[in-house]
Amino acid sequence: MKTGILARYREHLPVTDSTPPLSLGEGGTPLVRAERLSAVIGAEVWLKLEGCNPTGSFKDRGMVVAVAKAMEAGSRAVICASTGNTAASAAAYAAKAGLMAIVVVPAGNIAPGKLAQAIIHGARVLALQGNFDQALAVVQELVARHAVAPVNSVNPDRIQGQKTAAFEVCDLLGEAPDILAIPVGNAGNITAYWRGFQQYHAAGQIRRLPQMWGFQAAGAAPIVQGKPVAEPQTVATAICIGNPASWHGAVAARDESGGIIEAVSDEEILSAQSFLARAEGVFCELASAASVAGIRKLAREGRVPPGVRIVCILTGSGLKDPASAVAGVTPPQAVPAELERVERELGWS
Ligand code: AN7
Repeated sequence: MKTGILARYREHLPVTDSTPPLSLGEGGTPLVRAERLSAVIGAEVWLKLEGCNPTGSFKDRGMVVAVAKAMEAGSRAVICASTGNTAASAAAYAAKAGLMAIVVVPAGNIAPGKLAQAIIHGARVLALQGNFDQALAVVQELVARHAVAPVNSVNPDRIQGQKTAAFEVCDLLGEAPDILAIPVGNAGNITAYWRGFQQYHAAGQIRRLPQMWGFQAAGAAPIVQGKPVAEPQTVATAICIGNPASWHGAVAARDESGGIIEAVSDEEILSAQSFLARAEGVFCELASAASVAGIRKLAREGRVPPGVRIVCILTGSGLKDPASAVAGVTPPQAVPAELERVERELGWS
């Protein structure tokens, strides 16, 4: 099988004969049936494990296209603002491509694993005293003044790459799901999935389109509120965004699909992350858990039609931020390496 989305979905992507065949093996992520979650929701729920991408998030799908196109155009450096995953992905793909990466992140509000990735891959990391929205504004100014290629999702090549996840869902299920549940931050991904479904529909690969259900964190829910949030706040740092760049794309996806964009609280996000880990064996990051928090909330409110097929996009790996996942849990006490002591500790003696 062809590895990487540039090779696999070449005919659907802006690939030319001079586009370099860049890949770290992105895409082809698992789609797993979630039996216990299905029972709770009263529907047929599947999980798309985007944390299985090379750098641990869905960003790799868009980044491979954006960086390959930057190489093709002769760029020497790429730049992005990021809540963390875009930075990690840009740093890795730039390393693979032999380009320089500059990543601008909100100081103190990025998961440690993501920062480590950006650093180890050799990116120039700039920690900005400000939030993501301010970082993106700075990056857009820099791009206007300096010869550096932007690889935020305002770059259309990013959206092109990310839409391949919708293709994979349809390829694996043989049809679009009834509902696609997805976290919304800068709103590039919901825009990308909707484009992917629409293109597969137009190409005759699927007969119907899903409803798009997007979920924002309650403290960072500009689309839900209908206005930018000046000081967004949420435990899900990846989606701590107050003025999404692809706002219009998200609203179009919602309205054209007859879907919704709603908010979930930090408590609901934390609870969904823990449920997925314990009941489904999947450790996703907090932002990703917003999709599952959302369908759990709607199920409680009686708004999930019985038996529908739902695909939840779990956008990133929980290993990016292990400390926040076990915050408040007492670490295990060390026990002497003696059988009796171990049995006593386990309550087996
Ligand atoms: C795990 O890395 O915006 O709505 O700068 O990392 O397409 O922004 C990350 C976003 C969901 C939201 N889940 O996707 C960044 C960044 C995870 C994420 C989102 C992000 P978009």
